[in-house]
Amino acid sequence: MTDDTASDDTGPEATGPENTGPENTGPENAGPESTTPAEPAPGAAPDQPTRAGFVALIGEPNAGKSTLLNQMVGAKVSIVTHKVQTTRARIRGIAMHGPAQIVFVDTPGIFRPRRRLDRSMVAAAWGGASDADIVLLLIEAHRGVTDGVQGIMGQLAQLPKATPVALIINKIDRVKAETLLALSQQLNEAFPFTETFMISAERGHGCQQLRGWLAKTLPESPWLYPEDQIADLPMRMIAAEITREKLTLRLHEEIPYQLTVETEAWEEKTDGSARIEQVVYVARQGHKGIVLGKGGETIKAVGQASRVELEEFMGRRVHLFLQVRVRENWENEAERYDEIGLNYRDGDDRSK
Ligand SMILES: Nc1nc2c(ncn2[C@@H]2O[C@H](COP(=O)(O)OP(=O)(O)OP(=O)(O)O)[C@@H](O)[C@H]2O)c(=O)[nH]1
Ligand SMILES: [Mg+2]
Repeated sequence: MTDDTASDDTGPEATGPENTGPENTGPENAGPESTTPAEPAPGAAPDQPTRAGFVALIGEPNAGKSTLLNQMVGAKVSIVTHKVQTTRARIRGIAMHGPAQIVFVDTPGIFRPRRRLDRSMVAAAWGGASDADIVLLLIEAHRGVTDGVQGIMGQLAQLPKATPVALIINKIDRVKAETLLALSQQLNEAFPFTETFMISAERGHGCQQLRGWLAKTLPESPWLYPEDQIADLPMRMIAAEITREKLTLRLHEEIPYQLTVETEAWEEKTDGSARIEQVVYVARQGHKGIVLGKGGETIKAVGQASRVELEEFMGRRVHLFLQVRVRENWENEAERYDEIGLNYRDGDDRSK
């Protein structure tokens, strides 16, 4: 082990199924959550046609899109932090509601991009919206109609007219009820939303109504995924995202925005555990010292928190090894974008 490698290998014994592989989160090899069948819709008749489709969650950074996706899926599929620009790529989470399979597409927040990575992220968000059967625009109740929200509504007007766009006023737990009606009215005057929902993604308020509406509004279609699949993201990417969440929560200022995490190796051990090696790429030598922390304290704590969550997700023991590498130009390397699930070319600066 070199001085920039940290391992945290003191987890409990394996507790769950031994079938979680690095490839994907499909039924053969997903974590324990995915084996629980989704709740049946109340009163769903067996002869109802199946419905399925994509529901894109869009909005400004921090609106609560990933929180809503996790709430709907009933498991943490997409990482969440209190900081903006947490989600970097499109992440699909799958929820069943009676005969309907709702595929939620979490997207990066939409903001004014400055760098290549930002441009790729914003392009991924709009790509999610234009491919969707239904678009949900999330607004933060306490922030109201910001310039950013207005800009997004302007762009939404260019979607194919037939795509239903619902307004989701989130974080209603943070405001008084009176302000909500006025906000909803103001937004509905600015854009022809198909429906409006007032929710708390975190607490689950209003989410059942939203789910019911989505289930009946999606087109008739065979299901797109096996019934018990909860996510469509390779396990090694989920594992990298979990570590990036722990780094983002611990590090300050620009550092979380200038690092990326990749799962480099994944080995299935005969005792049912997994040995996972990940690399944290940082953009500056100075950042490396900060990510490691005094005596490796920070990276050790990050590794421990990540390992605990991975074990919970996968239901078995994980040995996690983290290494920090300086890669000044990672933001201009196409391979790094592939690993995140972004299109490198989407980041081309077309204003030049
Ligand atoms: N009070 C309150 N906080 C919420 C609610 N929903 C989400 N949050 C918080 O809002 C913050 C941002 O949530 P995320 O789900 O990461 O937001 P996001 O829209 O995915 O953000 P980006 O990925 O950066 O675009 C987190 O601290 C959440 O806990 C809610 O209903 N009420
Ligand atoms: Mg997010």
